[in-house]
Amino acid sequence: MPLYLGFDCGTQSFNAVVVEVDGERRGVALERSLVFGECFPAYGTTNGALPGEDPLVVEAPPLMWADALDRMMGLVAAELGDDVRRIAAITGSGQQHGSVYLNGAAAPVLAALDPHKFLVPQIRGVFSRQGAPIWMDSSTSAECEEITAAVGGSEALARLTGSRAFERFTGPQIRKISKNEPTAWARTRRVHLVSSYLATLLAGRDAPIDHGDGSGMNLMDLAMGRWAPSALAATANGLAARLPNTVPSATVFGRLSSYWTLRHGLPHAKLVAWTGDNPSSLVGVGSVTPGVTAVSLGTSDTLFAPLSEPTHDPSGAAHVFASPTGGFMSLVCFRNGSLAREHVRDAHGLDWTGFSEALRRTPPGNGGALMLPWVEPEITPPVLTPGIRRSALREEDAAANVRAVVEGQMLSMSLHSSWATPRVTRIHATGGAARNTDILQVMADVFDAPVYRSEVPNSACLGAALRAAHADAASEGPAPPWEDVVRGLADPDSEPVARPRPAAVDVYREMRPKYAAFEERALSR
Ligand code: XUL
Repeated sequence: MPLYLGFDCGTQSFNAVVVEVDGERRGVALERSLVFGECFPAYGTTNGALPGEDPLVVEAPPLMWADALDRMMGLVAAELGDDVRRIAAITGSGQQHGSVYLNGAAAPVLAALDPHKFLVPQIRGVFSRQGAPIWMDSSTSAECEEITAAVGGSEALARLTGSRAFERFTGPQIRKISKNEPTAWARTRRVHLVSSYLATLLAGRDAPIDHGDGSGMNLMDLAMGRWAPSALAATANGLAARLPNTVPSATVFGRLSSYWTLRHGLPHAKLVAWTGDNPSSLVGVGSVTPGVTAVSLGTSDTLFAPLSEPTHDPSGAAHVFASPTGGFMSLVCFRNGSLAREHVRDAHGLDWTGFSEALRRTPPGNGGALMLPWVEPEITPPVLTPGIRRSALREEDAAANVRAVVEGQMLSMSLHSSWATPRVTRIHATGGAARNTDILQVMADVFDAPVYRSEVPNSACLGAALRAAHADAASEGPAPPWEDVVRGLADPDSEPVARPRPAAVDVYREMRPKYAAFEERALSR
């Protein structure tokens, strides 16, 4: 029975999942995580990132990711023993948007790695700059404006690439480096994403960038799946020659290099193009059919859903990426997720039990009370000056404030995702707050859709292992349907944890335009 190895190089940890897939027999054989701060202290990161003098600049050391890959491969090989030979295909995901800059030495060095030595000392000299800017960097506002102007405005850039210019996106980061660090830029032969860089280390030669992660760069023509000449020209001189090819996510682009087979006893397994962590999570939570929406309730809340067309968010706040399942996907981020829920909980001296009781004690619609839960600056809708806004809501009324924060979040999610998914058929809820059934009940009522809880601990990593299984099968014969690929591994609980209640659905249908008007008034101030 074949095994499939999936990696995820996240912001704070490096993860691996091995799945066993043979027809109807399927299961997780292994799951491991290496937390950067704990396992690789020598690199001096805090939560996986290097603190800089300028708070807007956030980088990470690509050598640390290579170190983690080497150690994880050793762990996987040791734990699987002889079974390691059953690994048929490997892929992974990386935190999106981060970029790695390789010099002219990279190609010959990577092609001739010595399997008797660790990876890191051998590749120290392959970078044209040591740091990799990551998604937490927000230092490129000037470059965003320059790129936007050069391609004919935000709307034009969003129509072309799926997103307007965002500070964390790779194109603006590349532009900043090419402008401010001409010597490093002149030395750069290849610009990789976190995903394609790690795939390159596995292959011992340049790996492609997949359409999913490529859509997080402001550089790719989303509909065509290839670099957009106008975006490249607006970004940096000589960029086309420095980018790898783009390929569909299901591409088998090579085989595991001899460095890894000799070093850790793995076979020359198929290498499938790596993708970004969000596209990979879409597979890992089993959201593979249009209408099935995934909502992750974490520090920030994220909503993503498969799409059949390469549209874009008319408000400019959200993104459209290519999906590893073939079509496209929406991604909408709400910064005030757990942050806002915890703020209200703490402001009223409650614990989570008290928070849930308050939700159960108060009626849907909250007697007309409304809250805009902007404890911190918000991404969707864009809010730079934070502060909770209330309407018909007394600040000291604990129960009403609890209901107002959750209703505000769910109404906002529904309003700002309807451009992509006008009709949600079901929701797969993940993340810490998805444990709270009372929050999920509000979600079900606002979206008028059943909510299923998904208990997958690392959906990006599981998504990678499942993508490896899918691409392996597709490279041998007809591609298996995605519903079959995720069945038994990524599908959520079989019964919904919350079903929409018709009376509450009606209340929220009436409340939605009122909430939208309140939000618009606050934004125009
Ligand atoms: C998405 C984004 C983050 C990173 C890190 O646009 O910036 O979700 O992918 O997880």
